[in-house]
Amino acid sequence: MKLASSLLLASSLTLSAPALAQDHSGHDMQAMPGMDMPAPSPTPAPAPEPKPAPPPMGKMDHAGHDMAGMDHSSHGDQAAPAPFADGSGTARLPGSEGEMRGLHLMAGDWMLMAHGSASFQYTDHKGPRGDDMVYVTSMAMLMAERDTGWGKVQFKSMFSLEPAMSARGYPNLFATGETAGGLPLVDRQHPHDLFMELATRIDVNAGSGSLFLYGGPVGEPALGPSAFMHRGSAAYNPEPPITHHWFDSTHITYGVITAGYSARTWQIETSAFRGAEPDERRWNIEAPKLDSWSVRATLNPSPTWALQASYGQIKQPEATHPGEDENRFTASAHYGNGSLNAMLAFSAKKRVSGDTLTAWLGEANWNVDQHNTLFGRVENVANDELFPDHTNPLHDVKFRVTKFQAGYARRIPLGPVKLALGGSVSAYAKPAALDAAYGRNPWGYTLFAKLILGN
Ligand SMILES: [Cu+2]
Repeated sequence: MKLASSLLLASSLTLSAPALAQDHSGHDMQAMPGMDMPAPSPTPAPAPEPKPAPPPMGKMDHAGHDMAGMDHSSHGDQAAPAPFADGSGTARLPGSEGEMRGLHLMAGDWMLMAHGSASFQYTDHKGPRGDDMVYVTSMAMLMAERDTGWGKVQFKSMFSLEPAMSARGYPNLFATGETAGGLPLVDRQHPHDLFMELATRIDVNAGSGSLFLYGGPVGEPALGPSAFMHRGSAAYNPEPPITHHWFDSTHITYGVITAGYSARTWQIETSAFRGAEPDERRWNIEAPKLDSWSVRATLNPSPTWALQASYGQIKQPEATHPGEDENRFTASAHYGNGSLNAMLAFSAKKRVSGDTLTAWLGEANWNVDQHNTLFGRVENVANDELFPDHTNPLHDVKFRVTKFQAGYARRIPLGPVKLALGGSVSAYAKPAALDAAYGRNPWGYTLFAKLILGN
């Protein structure tokens, strides 16, 4: 707790020094474009040495994702959008989506970046298995990055105060994954751990790209699309995907090492990591292990697209299914043009030994103008964990469920932070066999007020 509060303090100190920090958040800047200059500004900034041009080019664009158009003007000769942007872990997103948005400041040769958000939410999911709850989701990210003559060094950290909420997390109908009180969580989203990432990435220039090594006690292996809280297509969506454990549940993994090659328009990488999902003690760092592996290939054919395919063999991910491994394949296409971000993704996870469960996810976030955002998501998933009780005749039975969700957010700039007020409504399609448990027409909504440092 001490640590958490000093981290918070650290980030709020950064926050309260707007004179030092440059705000690279999106929309506020559209109102006053002259006010903001991303670090590599046209007026020859105090750039110490000429930068090694090749690989980091894509990484220097820290503009907010809904203002790709704006940042061209302030980039002068760097008119072309970056070929890709960094997602969570080592994942890539479309270059036009922009980089992890946040406050930046230079400390000698190091660029420091802070980014984060806290969302105050009320969710009411109806039906016999629904619940309602007031809660706060949060995430803070601190990063230090330095270009060296031979490449680049990054220290990445990410934190959440969600461990402060009940171990049972918050309502999310048809979501499954992880545990509370030794029991599987069903129709709930689990809280995230205090330590979401503590990792180092080292890039060594090689050819026209770079060889890189990424790893640490907490990190994200090269498996799946960028995690939901780090993709533009889910930027304002307050509800985690019910397919989280098909696509991006490995985003908090205790023990990760990834090696890869990063070129302008493509990347290949492979990871060794711990298969076990985080346990329900959320404040600590769990024992790292390297008992699982994955490979991922990503293409960025143009700044508006990112395409990835990945495969991993995960050793005993679920505490409640000891001895059961999982082979997971995912593929996703990400589109971003500066105002519209979208993703279409597919996953197949094969229980070893057991069934293969597939999932589809389509989601989009459209910043219609400076203040208004529309977003939505459709998920279709075959889930056999809705009835964890072994005595229930529906135990281990596979049900294919579809969730439809649509929402709106009003974005309000407040100095260095931004407030987003909004809500979303969800409806579900499911087999009649689930009527007794879920009611005929379960539905739900979430209202939120989200404070964002950066974008
Ligand atoms: Cu998660």
